[in-house]
Amino acid sequence: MARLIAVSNRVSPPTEAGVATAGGLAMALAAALRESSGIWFGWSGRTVETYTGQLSIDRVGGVTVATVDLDEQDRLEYYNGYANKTLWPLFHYRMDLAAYERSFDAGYVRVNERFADALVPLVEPDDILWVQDYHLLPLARELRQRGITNRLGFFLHIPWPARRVFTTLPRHEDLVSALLDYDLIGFQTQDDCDAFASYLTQSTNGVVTGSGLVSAFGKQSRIGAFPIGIDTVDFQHAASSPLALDAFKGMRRSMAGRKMILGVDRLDYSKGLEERFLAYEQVLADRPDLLEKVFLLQIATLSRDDVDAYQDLRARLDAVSGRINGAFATVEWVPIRYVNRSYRRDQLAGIYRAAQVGLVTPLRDGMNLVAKEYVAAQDPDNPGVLVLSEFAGAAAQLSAALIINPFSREDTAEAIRRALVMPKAERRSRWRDLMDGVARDTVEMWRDRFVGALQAASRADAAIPARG
Ligand code: ADQ
Repeated sequence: MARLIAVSNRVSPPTEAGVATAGGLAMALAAALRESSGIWFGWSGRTVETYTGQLSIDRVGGVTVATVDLDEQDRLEYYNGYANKTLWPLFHYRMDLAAYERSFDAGYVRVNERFADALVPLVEPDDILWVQDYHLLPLARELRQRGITNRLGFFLHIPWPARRVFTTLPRHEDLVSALLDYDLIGFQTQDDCDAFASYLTQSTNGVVTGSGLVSAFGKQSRIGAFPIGIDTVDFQHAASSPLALDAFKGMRRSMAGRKMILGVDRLDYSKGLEERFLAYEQVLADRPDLLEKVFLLQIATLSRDDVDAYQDLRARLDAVSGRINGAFATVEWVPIRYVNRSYRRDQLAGIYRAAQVGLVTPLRDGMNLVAKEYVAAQDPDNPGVLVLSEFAGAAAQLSAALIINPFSREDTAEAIRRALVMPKAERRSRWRDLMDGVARDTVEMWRDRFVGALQAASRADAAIPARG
């Protein structure tokens, strides 16, 4: 196998002590890097007064890690700015939240240039480079301009928006032209692929073939759908570990015979948390017989807390959950347990297993791994029910869930009610279908499919005619 260089905004190979908290993606990338004696390159997460471009090389969990520090302006303009205040909201269809500031744009390009400058000396002729996510859309162009001719692959973890949404981004052509310097561009779903293809053919003079060859802006590349999964076997092990069992038992004790509806998310406006609370409120309002018989546990880990939109959302969720609890709670029962901390994977697995309903209702989501983790953690003899938004990438694979439209409060409320009383036979049969998919499309499979396709993609055979 050629040496793999993984590139992402932040670098996070699991350490021995940190395996319990590491995500499946970090584990899968780290395993491939160990196997190929590869390197993981990215931002250290630190800011310094003046950018130096100095590389730090370390060994973390058996993986060689190369990082650079950025300066404070980079953090504000590239990370908090263009990545998280422009691209993230726009790609999640929140044009109302997207900030179009030229300084963000400039900061984004500057950091991609800095990454390329720092990365080039590490690259050897046969290496293949795999770049992750929306922070680094134009990195390939910077690398090509510095003479890198290696295989370059890119995977987008978030949705690719519909053409008319994407074209609200100033200088969108420049971004896509830079993206086409990758040899392979991977998306989570066929829908994302189709949206990208539609942009190329309808907003540029691009050509797209059925086999995923694309050409536009005088460049050729390949596109494909590579739905990400979880480390299913490891996660199932975690779910039967002593800590998971403790978490499960503790949860069941505190449930005191009530049914638990569970949400686990980063606190992000794309996850539909406010809409979820309101749908649950509707369930309580419509069905007084359920009062004191169910509760919603919402675990929402704080994220990007220095961005205004996230602070606003946090304040709104505090207010809505407080209002619902004030209206319905009794001295012995609180309808919403709302928790902002994060949990180890094994504890989380135990909590998933204790929940009769897994509520995963994002307004937009590239994939959503919580849905898959919830399925993997269930007791096959007595599984819970997954309620899943049709706007999560995962819905394309997990069609045996109760699929809902999260913009419809009634639709979501109806699915919650149905999940709470679903007979065991139906729960088992739906779960078996769901589990088949989660067991088949794992994160290792995703990695191997992508790297295999990148190795097979040759720049020469991507040559297809541009439309006149
Ligand atoms: P995220 O938006 O972060 O990822 P998601 O796929 O749900 O969303 O992954 C979240 C991960 O964080 C899961 O593994 C989950 O267990 C963990 N997590 C969430 N809350 C937690 C908590 N309170 N404590 C501990 N762990 C918690 C982006 C895209 C997604 C895409 C992934 C992977 O937005 O659509 O699925 O990348 O490609």
